[in-house]
Amino acid sequence: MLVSNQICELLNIKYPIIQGGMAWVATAELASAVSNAGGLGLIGAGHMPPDALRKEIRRAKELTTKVFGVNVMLMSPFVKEVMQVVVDEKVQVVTTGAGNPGEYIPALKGIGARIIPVVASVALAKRLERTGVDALVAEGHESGGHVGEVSTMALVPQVVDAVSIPVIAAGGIADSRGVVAALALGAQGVQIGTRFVATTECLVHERYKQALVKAKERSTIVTGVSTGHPVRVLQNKLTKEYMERERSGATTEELDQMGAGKLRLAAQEGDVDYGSVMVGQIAGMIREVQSVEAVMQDLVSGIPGVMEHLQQATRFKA
Ligand code: TUI
Repeated sequence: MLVSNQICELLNIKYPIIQGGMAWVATAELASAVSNAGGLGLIGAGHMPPDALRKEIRRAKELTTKVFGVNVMLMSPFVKEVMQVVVDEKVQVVTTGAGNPGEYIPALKGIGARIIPVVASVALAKRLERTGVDALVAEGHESGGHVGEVSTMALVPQVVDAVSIPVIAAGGIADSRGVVAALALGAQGVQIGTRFVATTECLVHERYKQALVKAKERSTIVTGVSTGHPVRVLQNKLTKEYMERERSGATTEELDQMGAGKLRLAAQEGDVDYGSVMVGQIAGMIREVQSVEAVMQDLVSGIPGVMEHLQQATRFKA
């Protein structure tokens, strides 16, 4: 029997490639470009006030006729109003991050939205499957921004084994090898953030993109482990000061205060020294800024070559 990709079917998209819903980074321009290129674009609601999100959703509707979604950050002070905007605007796909979206599921189901929470553990994956969500993003420690503790390589197959809904792998994926590897682990799709930051359609400050292009595999660090808000960012003057303050016993409030507003500072103002430059560990692989279409074509066109490598590398000695 010929079966097709479950994520393409579920979301009505050509390729099972979802662009991460990055706060301050994933605007209507980026999301619509990814959807127009055959993937699923997401607007990152982050800490956006509800009216700003409504404008962004309406702009995406002007820029694409394809399906797109919104990522709702559950730690946002506006989360309730933001969910109401998503419902009012009948957004077709909603992903959630940094928490448990349980209480919003009935309202989202009511408008027929596909609900895809991001999880960083098997326990939450199992709990959310029972609430009727459509799929899950299993996001590993390699990712940029707010991260869990388990690596993508270890998390994805364990989540795949624990649930029967489709799983999308995230964290450390930026080329065709990563895409095929994720599918080999049992995922039905991938979510890619960092590589989509290095695109012409991404409206972050040019210095943010250049810092990403210059980064190596060890350029990032996870701050905020002690405060319960672990966030992966590029190492810079801000992280150096933060780590010093953390070591010398600063309180959680003082440390959280230090991080407040710093993603906006980096993304909009381009302050890559004192701002939070959120990128994943795969940043070291990204060497240039390209169009979204070029990135998508590179991700997809490289797949046959990776499959050939797998064929050859799995023919063992007789
Ligand atoms: O959410 C993300 N990544 C993010 S959100 C973000 S916005 C921000 N801005 C400034 C400071 C801090 C954050 C930047 N990056 N990824 C999805 C994700 N969700 N990763 C991990 C989780 C997660 C963690 C714990 C999901 C659920 C969870 O458990 C909650 C529970 O109730 O069990």
